[in-house]
Parts: sequence; structure tokens; C-alpha cells
Amino acid sequence: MEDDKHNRGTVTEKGLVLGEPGDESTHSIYRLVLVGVGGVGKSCITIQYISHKFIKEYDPTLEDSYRKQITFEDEECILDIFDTAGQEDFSAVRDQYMRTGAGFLIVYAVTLRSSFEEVANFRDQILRAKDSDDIPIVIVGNKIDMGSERKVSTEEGQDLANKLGCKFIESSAKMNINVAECFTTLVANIKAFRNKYNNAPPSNILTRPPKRKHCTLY
Ligand SMILES: Nc1nc2c(ncn2[C@@H]2O[C@H](COP(=O)(O)OP(=O)(O)O)[C@@H](O)[C@H]2O)c(=O)[nH]1
Ligand SMILES: [Mg+2]
Repeated sequence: MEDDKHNRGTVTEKGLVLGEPGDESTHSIYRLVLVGVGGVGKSCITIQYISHKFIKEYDPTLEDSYRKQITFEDEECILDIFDTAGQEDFSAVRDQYMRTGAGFLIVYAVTLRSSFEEVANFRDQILRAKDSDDIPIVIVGNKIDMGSERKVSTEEGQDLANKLGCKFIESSAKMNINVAECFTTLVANIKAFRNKYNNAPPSNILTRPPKRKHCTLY
């Protein structure tokens, strides 16, 4: 069946096809991207999840990708996680991840109201990059350990997530609260999304049929 063959593998940006019959890897790959205002804890969340450490000072300009293998709902998954930084400057790698990311964590700090106010803008940016209005996104309110300095309530976070049609989690990278849940919630969201679209590859580039060019000759 043509569709079945097409949908069995996941073509990565490097041209690697995972999960094709005969391929050594039967792992599903999930390309996840963290976005959000600088200083909200994207790198700390990523490093806490990957290395189980809280890094107090992490280079705010460092933008990098990480891989982690997990078993989720009896499925072996490879998470390819991209931690963005420095939204102002153009980065070819970031641009590529934005376009090919299967799911996104939009992170704000519950202690920084302006970072919460940017959440909807980041969502718009993602939808534009993906050229779609249905993308798995989890909104993450980080730094809940700083209780006395909280500026955004849980209800406000949840209301915004409801309004934008996203999942919502509050976390602390410092205390390792809900860090793994951010990623597993996003993976669950992507799995549901892939099922909904009949396991089609996540990238719009791969799912959209080529545009037909109409040409009339007289
Ligand atoms: N108290 C607290 N501080 C955090 C937490 N996450 C990050 N930070 C601090 O916030 C600052 C910025 O974190 P970083 O991960 O570099 O932010 P990024 O720019 O979004 O990658 C650093 O000083 C971290 O130590 C958290 O959950 N709780
Ligand atoms: Mg960072």
C-alpha cells in the first residue's frame, strides 16, 4: 500500500530514514524544541532532564541539541531536543529546528510577567514556521520554587493554555519538579497528533502534497 510505505519511516532533516523495514532502528524519533524569553530556564530544564543536574549559570547565548532515549508507553523513543537561545539573531540551525520540530515547549517564568506575555507571540512564530495551526505545544510556567516572587498565577497560565489550545505544566528546573513531565506530556501530545493524522511525518514539508501549477496555453 503506497501510503503505508510512505508513512512507515520518519525522514529526518539529515536525510536519515528511521523505522523503515530493514533499518536497524525501530525507534520513533521526536524532535522537540524549547522556546521562550531569555532567562526563563530553558537550558536548566533541558540539562536537568538530560543530566539530572541544576546548572546555576548557563551561557545564555548557547544554543544546542541533545539526544535522550526513553521508553514511553512501551515504545522506545529517541528525543532530539533543541534548546534555543538569542531569538534576535538569525540562526540557520534554529530555523531548521523550528520548521522540522514535531513539538514545542514554550517556557515562561512564573516570576517574570513579561515572559508570560510573550507566550502567544512564540506560539504565532511556531505556527508561521510550521505553516500550520495545529501543532503539539506545551506551555511551561517555570521557577515555581520561587513562590514569594510569583507574578503569574497557575490559573492565568492554565487559562492562556486553554485559550491557545495547548497543554499546560508548571515546573521547577531547580527542584526538579515536573521537568520530565514537560517532555513526556509533549511526546504524548505528538503521539496523539500523529495518530490523528494517520502517522504522517510531522513536518508540513513532508505531509503536504506539492502545489499544482495551473498553466493554460492558448
Ligand atoms: N529558582 C530557580 N531558578 C531557575 C530555574 N530555572 C532556571 N533558573 C535560573 O534562571 C537563570 C536562567 O536560566 P537558563 O536556563 O539559563 O535560562 P534560558 O535563557 O531560558 O536558557 C539561571 O540563573 C538559572 O539558575 C528554576 O526552576 N528555579
Ligand atoms: Mg539558555
